[in-house]
Amino acid sequence: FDSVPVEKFSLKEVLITFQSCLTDSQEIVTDSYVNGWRGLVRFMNSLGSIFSFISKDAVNKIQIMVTHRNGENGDKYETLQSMVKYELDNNLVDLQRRAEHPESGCRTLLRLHRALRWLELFLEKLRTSTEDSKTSVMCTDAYNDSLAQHHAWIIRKAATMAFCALPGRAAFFQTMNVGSTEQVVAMLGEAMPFISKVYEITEELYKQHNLLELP
Ligand code: 1Q0
Repeated sequence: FDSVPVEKFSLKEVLITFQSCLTDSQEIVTDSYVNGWRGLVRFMNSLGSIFSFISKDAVNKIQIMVTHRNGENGDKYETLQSMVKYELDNNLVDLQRRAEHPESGCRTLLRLHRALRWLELFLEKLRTSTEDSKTSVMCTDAYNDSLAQHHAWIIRKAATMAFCALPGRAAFFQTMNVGSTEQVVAMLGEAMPFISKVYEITEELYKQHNLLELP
């Protein structure tokens, strides 16, 4: 073989992972949440190396969460709710500035949580877009209304530049490997409520414990 075969996968499976995050008691299962992000990163990598500075950071954060899960207190990290309780009860979170616990589950997850808001906004724009809508504009608008507020100028600049390299709407939908435009729109309509639910529950959890601004 002179090239590594690229495995085809459907974004539908990825987005459905977020559905499997929720337990009956509305807790969020860490492993499924992290797997959802893994799938998204895989998808992003298939869009080209211009996004690798983003996927590197995402992979790094995923790895931090996996390390917590595999650690000796891994069972405390089974759900996001149990993680928050465990880390707070045991003073494992830097609340004012990054110090002894620069890689707490709480601060790491907060970064992914904020990115999930971007995803929610972007998917909703894609779902309701028309043939002449530009993916780069939708992506930038979603970013400016979410993650950008938490990023330094230089990162905003790099991110906005990378978004310009996104394929057009038709090619983008094709990469998702879900089928026709109608099927993509239907799939997004099905998956969105679960992503929104996961976002809402996490947001509420973090708000309750005053964790939304963790350094
Ligand atoms: C397809 C385009 C992808 C667009 C991704 C948007 C996110 C942009 C984020 C750019 C910043 C990345 C560089 C590092 C930032 C960190 O400083 C920041 C804060 O962490 P820290 O430790 O410094 O406090 N990190 C973050 O904000 C986390 C960013 C995680 C981004 C995860 C993106 C994973 C991607 C997914 C893609 C999916 C495409 C989905 C399309 C779905 C279409 C139906």
